[in-house]
Amino acid sequence: MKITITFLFLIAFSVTGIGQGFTLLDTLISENFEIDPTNDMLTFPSGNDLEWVNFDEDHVEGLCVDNAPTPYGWWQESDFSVPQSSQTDNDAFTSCSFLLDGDIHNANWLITSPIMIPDSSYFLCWRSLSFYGPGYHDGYKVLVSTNGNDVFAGSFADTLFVAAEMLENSSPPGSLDIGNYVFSDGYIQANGYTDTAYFFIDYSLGAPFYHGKLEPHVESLSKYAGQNIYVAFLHDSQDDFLLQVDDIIVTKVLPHSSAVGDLSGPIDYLEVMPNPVRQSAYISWRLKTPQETTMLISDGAGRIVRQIHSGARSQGNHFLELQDLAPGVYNCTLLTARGRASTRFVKL
Ligand SMILES: [Ca+2]
Ligand SMILES: [Ca+2]
Ligand SMILES: [Ca+2]
Repeated sequence: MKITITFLFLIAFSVTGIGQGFTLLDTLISENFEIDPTNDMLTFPSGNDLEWVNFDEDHVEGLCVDNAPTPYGWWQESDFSVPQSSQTDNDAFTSCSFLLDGDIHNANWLITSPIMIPDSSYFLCWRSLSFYGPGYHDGYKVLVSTNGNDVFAGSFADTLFVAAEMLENSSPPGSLDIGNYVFSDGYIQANGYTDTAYFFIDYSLGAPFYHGKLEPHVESLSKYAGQNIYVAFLHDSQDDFLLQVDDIIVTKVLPHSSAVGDLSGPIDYLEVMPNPVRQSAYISWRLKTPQETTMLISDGAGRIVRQIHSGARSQGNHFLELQDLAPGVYNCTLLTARGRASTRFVKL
């Protein structure tokens, strides 16, 4: 950990030297699960820990892993976003709610180290997938505590995000019609299986199912300005299947003065996080009314290096792998029929 911090300081000085005012120190948490962090995590939260915590509260054996015991808490596993026959070079943190006792709610906690939020410009970004939908759609909660990490002492009273879990089906199992299921309140993968960027139909298990792909989520932490917080990912689904999370960051956005274009027009905001970008970035945008959008990433010479079209919606998040981009300053532009906005970012 000390080595990482030193490295960040060195990069920060080199980047601010460009004169852009960008600094990597604006990223407070960054975990991509490419190096298995399990052994560096505590297995029980004591109340004021400085480390991440991977806590199996339910203590019930899982049945999710073929030919080997399922870990009881969270574990590192290949990214399920691709068909099983494909190779993947990405890993994610994984949790199982298909337990030996199907009446028991899974309760797997993944809790960050404490994070001091300096001001109102910070966001939490992460990706997640529910593997097996809609019939076994996994629910989870993202919770925030301002008074320690003891899950039994009333910490984590704030709910930042809720993914719905499948509660019961009113048709034979295996239907792909989400209208045939009852879900708890919350978000359903891929905007209720309407956004084909974040699921595909998988026939590998016999009956077809909606196989989730890692989907970006972004939530503001502005209400925690000046406070020391813990963030928890609580996988609390009952009798569903597999959940993955990846690329958890807490970082700030640049002041809106960095954006050009008419931000008082149809576009509420357009943010690139983190900035500067080392490997991957979240881009978050919101419109005043639902519209189709095209997002362009262009380099200093104006060449377009990425282009993403989204159907009519009022807000969205993109996650971009940008390792292949040369270091430099880039523009991210969001185009709508009624206006555009643009913001700069630095690729290291
Ligand atoms: Ca990863
Ligand atoms: Ca468990
Ligand atoms: Ca369930």
